[in-house]
Amino acid sequence: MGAGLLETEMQAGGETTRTTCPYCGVGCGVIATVAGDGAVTVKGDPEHPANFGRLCSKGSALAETIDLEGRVLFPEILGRQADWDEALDLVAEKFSKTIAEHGPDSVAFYVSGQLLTEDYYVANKLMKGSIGSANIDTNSRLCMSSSVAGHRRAFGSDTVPGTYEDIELADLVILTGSNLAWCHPVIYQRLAAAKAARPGMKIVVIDPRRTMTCDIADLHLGIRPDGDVALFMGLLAHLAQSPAIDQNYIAAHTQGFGEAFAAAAALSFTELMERTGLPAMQLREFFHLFETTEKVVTCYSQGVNQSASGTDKVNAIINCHLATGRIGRPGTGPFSLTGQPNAMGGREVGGLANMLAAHMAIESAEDRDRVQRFWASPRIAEKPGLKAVDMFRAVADGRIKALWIMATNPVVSMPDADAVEAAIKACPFVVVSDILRDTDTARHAHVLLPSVGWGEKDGTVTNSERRISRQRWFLSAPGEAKADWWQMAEVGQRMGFDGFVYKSAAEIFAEHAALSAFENEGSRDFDIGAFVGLGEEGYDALTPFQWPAPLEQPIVGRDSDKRFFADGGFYHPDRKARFVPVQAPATDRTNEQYPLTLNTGRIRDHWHTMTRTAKSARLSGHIAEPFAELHPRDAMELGIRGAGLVELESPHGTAIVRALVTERQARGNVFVPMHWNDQFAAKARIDALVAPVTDPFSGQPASKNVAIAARPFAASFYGFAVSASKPLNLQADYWALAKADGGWRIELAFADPVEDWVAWCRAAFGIPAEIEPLGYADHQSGDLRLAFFDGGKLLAALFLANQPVAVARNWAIGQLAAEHADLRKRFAIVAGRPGADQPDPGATVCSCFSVGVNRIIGAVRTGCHSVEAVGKATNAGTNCGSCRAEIRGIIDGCLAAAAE
Ligand SMILES: Nc1nc2c(c(=O)[nH]1)N[C@H]1C(S)=C(S)[C@@H](COP(=O)(O)OP(=O)(O)OC[C@H]3O[C@@H](n4cnc5c(=O)[nH]c(N)nc54)[C@H](O)[C@@H]3O)O[C@H]1N2
Ligand SMILES: Nc1nc2c(c(=O)[nH]1)N[C@H]1C(S)=C(S)[C@@H](COP(=O)(O)OP(=O)(O)OC[C@H]3O[C@@H](n4cnc5c(=O)[nH]c(N)nc54)[C@H](O)[C@@H]3O)O[C@H]1N2
Ligand code: SF4
Ligand SMILES: [Mo]
Repeated sequence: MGAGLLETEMQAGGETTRTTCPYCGVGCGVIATVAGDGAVTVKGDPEHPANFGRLCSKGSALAETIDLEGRVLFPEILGRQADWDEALDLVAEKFSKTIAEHGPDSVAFYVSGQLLTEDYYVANKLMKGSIGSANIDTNSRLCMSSSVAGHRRAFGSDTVPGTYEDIELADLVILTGSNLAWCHPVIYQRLAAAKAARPGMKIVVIDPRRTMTCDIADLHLGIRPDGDVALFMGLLAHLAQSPAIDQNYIAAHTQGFGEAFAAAAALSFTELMERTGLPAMQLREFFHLFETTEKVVTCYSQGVNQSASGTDKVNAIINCHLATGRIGRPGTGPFSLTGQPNAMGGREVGGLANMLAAHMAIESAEDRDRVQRFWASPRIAEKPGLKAVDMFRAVADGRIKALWIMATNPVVSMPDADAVEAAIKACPFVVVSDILRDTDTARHAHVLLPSVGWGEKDGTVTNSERRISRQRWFLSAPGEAKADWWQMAEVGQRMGFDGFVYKSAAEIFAEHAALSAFENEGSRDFDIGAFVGLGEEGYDALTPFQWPAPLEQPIVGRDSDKRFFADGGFYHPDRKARFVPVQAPATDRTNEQYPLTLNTGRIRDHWHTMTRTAKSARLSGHIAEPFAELHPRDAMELGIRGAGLVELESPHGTAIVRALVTERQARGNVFVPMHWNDQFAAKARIDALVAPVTDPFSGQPASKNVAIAARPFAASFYGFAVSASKPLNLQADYWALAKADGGWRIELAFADPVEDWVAWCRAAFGIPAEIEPLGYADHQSGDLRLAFFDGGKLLAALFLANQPVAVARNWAIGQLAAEHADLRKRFAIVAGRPGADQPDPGATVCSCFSVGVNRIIGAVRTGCHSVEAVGKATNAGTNCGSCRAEIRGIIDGCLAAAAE
């Protein structure tokens, strides 16, 4: 980073701090500025090597998500305010007592890839070292554990061999099970820029859905759910008989090629077509591209990991790279894109139940002894602990009696979520550390501990390319909130354990670095020994760096060669990699009662369980309600109309969401976002439907392939409402709530008509009795509108119809902020129609500049036929660029319509 630039410094606009985005694993550098009046602004850090100044829509909106609304500000015991001493004493006492009575395995921690490395390190040390159980697992089990298992099988270590630069240097980039445009948007932007500069570069997207990422793809393989193992087996069999095979690399650095090839060759081409659902021509085109392109990077994410065959998918991919020696050289390699900001840091500290600290193995007596000696701990976990799904089963059946949940929301994000909720409710002692008071999980806590959040906390995170960056605080802790590591260390001390006196995150980092180097001498990939002597000041000034960074390596030029395995040097005892013979699972649907395949995942502008992104009106405006993406033929056969509601059912639970009928979806498949929860919708916690089926090697749940049934939800009334205040009591069979400028927007549906709609509004929107409604009813159509004004200010408006309500959403929302002095304007609202002077901007496309679809269409009609031209006319797409693919889609749609 630039010489002489302080990491926090006063500038004309206020105090600026360099930190890291708390969302995805891209790990973008952010510069946060706090102005004299306390207002916070964020922008991309031009010097950070992950993003070079870029940010996506979520990163750009960070300042809108750090207000104190909903924060938990002091410790609570059974809902009453407590002080830290009382709360921590209680936690320590309950955990100690449970361990004394039932043994160390009767307690558990369920933590998160959103903890900082320092938090994670202390949690892991407390559980595996001092308590002596390995019952610490993390939401990374639901996220990256198949990659970890695949890496360890192939490489003997959990190593991501490449760097982001490789994605730009490659001539062929394969994205499988990754919606890069929405989930790793800054890597997507880097890739799109590289392709624009070098149009010869080819991009292949492998995904059952035609996602926004396909916008830059030369080839989209609409694979059958879980067809990936078969596809990469087919590729291996093809490569083995082509000039692309690298016999020298195979002989010098690997083992097991013969078995892997034999397994792959046993799959006939007919079986291959059937399991992947892909036509022969597409398969051949893909194989040919891979065969003839030396520089290939295969990026993968949850479409690979979250599967009953997830670990085999990872190894099927790695097999192809090993067979061609395309690994560890610039522009080559398999590349696991990590999801959370510190998924990698969690793996480094050994936060998974089957790992030990600093990439050591819990199965190895030597490693256990080494870690125990380093920690000087009274004991060390002797065997792997329970993985997430099994851990919550053990909570349910009473084997685990005390549970500490930190920085994750399992009632929303775990499979079989209703059962998980029931287990948590029944657990004798539950501690939750969170930043918010009312999450679906926090409300079941016996002890709720207030944590500092992004902007307040201090530590390090590691991104997908092994780059460690600082998260720095620039806001003071609200109320009595404290760092997660501090909470764990305090409890450790109170339980009577040594080794938990830390005065800062810097001290913990130094200990973590020392353990990584302890008796290492090149035997383990993870070594950051160069940073052991960093000290407080060095830690404060730490600039982003990639590991490995062993002590003996010169500090200057550390980033010069940061790839693994070009010349072998794997971490199995013989330093050779392993080919893994894998089995292709059957992919045909056989369930008559539940004939559809539910696939779950992410949307562009929300993060996980929405506790932070739902605070931003801009982010909430992109997609404001939960939906199910259905193929038009399936929708037709099921009698489901576009924009109608659909009820989904599995043997585990049900949900009601909006139907989004689209050709981008494959037949037989239904995609529903994972984000919605009980705070923002009546019944859309989709994990309630997800079966707790896991990969046999990694224990990762198969969240993308769930057998379900779908049917139309019969509503007698549909509604849309806006409200200046947050609705408190929404009595409706379907509701979805989203923040909007000046208030809230609510989608509604009712199975049966409500007797008194005015009373319903008063209860839902808190309208005082003295305020009379302005109303309009069309008896013929059944349309009904109600609006409540306080003087010239709109308090709430409800639009009802016996079919999905057609009122222009963003226009209606705009009325919350408008002044309605004259009666005519008020009547315009119950008429549900924008006046000529107030055009409807349409659904938000660009959340940075709040540009709606209608403005973009308007620009196209006036001759803007490129994303750039639309950007010039409307600003849309000119900041973070996350919406550029959607803008291109709108332009194409308009031009196609005009040509008809
Ligand atoms: N906007 C946003 N970005 C995020 C997050 C977020 O919540 N919101 N979360 C972050 C986290 S923690 C993670 S883990 C990442 C996840 O990032 P991604 O893995 O890219 O996101 P997902 O939407 O979960 O799933 C990716 C794709 O896998 C496809 N898929 C489903 N089944 C299969 C299959 O059998 N084979 C193949 N090849 N593809 C399949 C889905 O259709 C989906 O488009 O995103 C990170 N970034
Ligand atoms: N069906 C389905 N389920 C899925 C997935 C899927 O694709 N489909 N994806 C899975 C994946 S990949 C992931 S990563 C998980 C994510 O699932 P979760 O981890 O459950 O989701 P988050 O909403 O990120 O939860 C983070 C929690 O920590 C709180 N928090 C934020 N900052 C801090 C902090 O600094 N300290 C503390 N103590 N708390 C904090 C937030 O308020 C929130 O309650 O979901 C998994 N579940
Ligand atoms: S891509 Fe977006 S969400 Fe991910 S780290 Fe960068 S700014 Fe944050
Ligand atoms: Mo994740």
